[in-house]
Amino acid sequence: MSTGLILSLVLLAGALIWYGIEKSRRRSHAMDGGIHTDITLPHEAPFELYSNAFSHCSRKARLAMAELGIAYIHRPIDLVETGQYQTISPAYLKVNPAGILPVLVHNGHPIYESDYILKYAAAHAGPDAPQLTPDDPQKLAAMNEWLDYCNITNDDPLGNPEGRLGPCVPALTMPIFVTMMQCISFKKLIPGLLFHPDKKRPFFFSAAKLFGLRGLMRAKPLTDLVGDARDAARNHLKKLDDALGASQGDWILGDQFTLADITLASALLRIAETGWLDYFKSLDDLPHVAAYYERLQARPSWQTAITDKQHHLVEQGSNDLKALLKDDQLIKSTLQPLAN
Ligand SMILES: N[C@@H](CCC(=O)N[C@@H](CS)C(=O)NCC(=O)O)C(=O)O
Repeated sequence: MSTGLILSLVLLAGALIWYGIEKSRRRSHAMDGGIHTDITLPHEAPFELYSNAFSHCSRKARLAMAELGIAYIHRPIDLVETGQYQTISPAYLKVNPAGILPVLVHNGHPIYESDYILKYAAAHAGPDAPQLTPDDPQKLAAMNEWLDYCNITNDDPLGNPEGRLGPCVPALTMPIFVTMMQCISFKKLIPGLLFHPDKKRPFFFSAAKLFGLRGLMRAKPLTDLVGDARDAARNHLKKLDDALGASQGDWILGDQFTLADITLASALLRIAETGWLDYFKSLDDLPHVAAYYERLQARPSWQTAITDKQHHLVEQGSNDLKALLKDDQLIKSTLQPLAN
């Protein structure tokens, strides 16, 4: 056997051993929503929040913490969109073996799943905190319906866009994912290709990086997915506009600002930063949605939870996407055709 061949075999064996070790350090599995008192994580403050600037579910959690006035240590975690696959790092998988954000930690015990986090925070804020869940059982049920309506499920995040706004959110986000990927070096995508448990995601991000938005506009399954979400979201916004018009106060359930407003705020933010809100407003009269979104942005919680935590790559991706929608006819007509 030649020395070159022996060397190649040794290198190959070394690479396989490295891969096996790294993969075993990044084992992940689903976690139930709610508090896990059987787990105690290292912590420095009663409340700690692991979240990402761009993540829709993280924004919900930060808005809730800000509204409730709960002091916490913020532990920012990157998604590949904001620079790296930190959610599949061995360190983060110790915090959440499901490898997703956000996670609230209370006295060391993690609370998984954003809607559980919202309700937990509302129930454990101090006595002076505003009440974000209604006492009235009918309103409470309505609040829970809005939470479900906007929720992104783990098993089928894109499923049933006609039925709920939540699944429309990731699909409508696709175009900004693509523009954000242009700011990330390909090297940063490799850990995802090697270790991400959901291979669809890193393959999509790699294709986004390689082909750009114009290139991806030729992939019919993708444009169909975005198109279905767009048509469904348009109906959802009309429904939301009607509900806001019928509300007896400034918020979706009347005068009381609730967790329902928080989940809607985060969904509207994503729809706005990806250029869809302007598009939907150009097709339909959405006066109540437009005024509601302004009221949400005017709340101090928006400054603390959103503006102060904004990530420069999100801003850049949003501006680049809006410029492409303005200047590139193929992108514009594929993503945002005029209503017939
Ligand atoms: N059902 C979960 C969904 C959480 C989720 O999908 N989080 C995304 C960010 S919005 C995530 O962490 N993804 C990990 C990844 O992209 O690798 C919740 O409501 O908390």
